[in-house]
Amino acid sequence: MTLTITAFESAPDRGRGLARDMRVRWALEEVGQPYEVRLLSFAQMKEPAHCALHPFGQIPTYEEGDLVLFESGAIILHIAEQHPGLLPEDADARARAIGWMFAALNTVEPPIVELGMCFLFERDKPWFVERRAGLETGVRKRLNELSRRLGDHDWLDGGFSAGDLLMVTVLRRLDRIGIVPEYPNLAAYVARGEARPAYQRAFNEQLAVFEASQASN
Ligand code: GTB
Repeated sequence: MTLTITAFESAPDRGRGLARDMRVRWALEEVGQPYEVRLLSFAQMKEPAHCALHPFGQIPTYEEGDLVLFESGAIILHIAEQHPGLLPEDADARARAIGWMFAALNTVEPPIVELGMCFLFERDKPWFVERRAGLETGVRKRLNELSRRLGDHDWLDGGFSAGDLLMVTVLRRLDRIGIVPEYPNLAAYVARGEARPAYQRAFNEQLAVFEASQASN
């Protein structure tokens, strides 16, 4: 069955793999599931045809026969439940891995996104320096806690799981801001994720989309 996801036609991150289709591509590559990508402009994302798939007019979406999903976490959980490779067989270990998926999305990603938004939209505001400092403190608090829990392990709980996949993509959102290098075990953790062949394939696919969009301009 053909499986289709959506992604930016022209990624605002210029192919750095920071948009949320990257995590879905990576999950699909990890489990060896072929997929097609429908590229959308910002205008197309807000049109009724796409809003019928995604109530908030965003990417990524996932279509598999009659099933339509939005929310990258739900999409990755679905992929992980359909295919071996992203969640452990053991029920307790599986529940813990799903817990890490939620932790990445609900506990670690929000302060990182808030800091990113501050850089993007508040750089010229009189409060920028103070607000940035406050937001960085919040991000350091989370990374400190995460670093302490990861310790010298390769992955968060045993073998690589969908929890690690999400956590690595979340930490990568700091790539131009920094902070992660202050925690050598987290920097090594992100590098381990990026070194996975499935990650490399996913990254190159999304980069090729950006390069094609540049070539056609
Ligand atoms: N919670 C949803 C999920 O996890 O799927 C969030 C989806 C989401 O935010 N999608 C973004 C989107 O469609 C793209 S990924 N935005 C358009 C809109 O809302 O109109 C967010 C993103 C965008 C750009 C960068 N970047 O340039 O670095 C990074 C991340």
